[in-house]
Amino acid sequence: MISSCVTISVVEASRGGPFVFWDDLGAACKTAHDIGFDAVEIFAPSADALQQLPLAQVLADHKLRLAAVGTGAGWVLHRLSLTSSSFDERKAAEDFIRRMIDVGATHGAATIIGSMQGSFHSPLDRQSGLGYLGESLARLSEHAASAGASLLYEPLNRYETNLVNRLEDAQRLLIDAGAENVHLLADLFHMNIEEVQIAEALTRCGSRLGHVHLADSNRRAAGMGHLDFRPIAAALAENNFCGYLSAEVFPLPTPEEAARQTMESIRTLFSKNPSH
Ligand code: LER
Ligand code: MN
Repeated sequence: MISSCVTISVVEASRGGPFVFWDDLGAACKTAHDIGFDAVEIFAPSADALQQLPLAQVLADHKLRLAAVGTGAGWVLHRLSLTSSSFDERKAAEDFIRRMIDVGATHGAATIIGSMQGSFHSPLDRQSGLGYLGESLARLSEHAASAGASLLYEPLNRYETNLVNRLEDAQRLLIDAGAENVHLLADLFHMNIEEVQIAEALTRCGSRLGHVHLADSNRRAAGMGHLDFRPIAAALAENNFCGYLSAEVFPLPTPEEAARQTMESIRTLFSKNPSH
């Protein structure tokens, strides 16, 4: 059974980014619960910052799970990337993610690697960039497995990375690297730019698909753009997808309306009722 999820950012420097709720964790979780979400996904500045949030209490108060934690702040705030040409920077990037896996695992959450995959730039070529990325994903995969957590790898569109833009290439990278405990994160916004056929690309992921960032063509809540969600819902149903549909969208026209529209689309298009 699919679960519903909504994003919360507590990273001031990401203001304007595609996150539904901002700043006030308690208020965000209360609204998420009232609308009927099963879980939240949190974008935090670092593992230490995540650890300092009163997460366990707030999640319990509002009967929510922590589906996943994002690591994008490692790039946004610290410019850390797994494909930097500097060994020290690649190591710092891996350490940042390792710590996030550990803290996320204490709440049963998966960790997302998206922006921290970076891009290749001279003097690196594409093959070396992909090589560094694959090696890191394999090491982080083992770390996550030993922490009892799962790891999600997210291909991004061409304006955010020049490494991996499509799910099929991401799947090939994970297989070649032997990163067995890493699942794919399918962000429909990126897919709408890069994939030939969104539903087919989802079908080809099979059981490797772990998480979906649910967004419409314009990165607003599902139903506020022009994506046809029917074949997407059919592909997920055929795959027996039982991960999270997580709203990673702009808070437009307001956070609450974006969250309500998402829940309405999850109910009508993905046949999943609110949690209460
Ligand atoms: C960035 O565009 C994105 O989709 C995030 O989920 C990556 O961390
Ligand atoms: Mn995303």
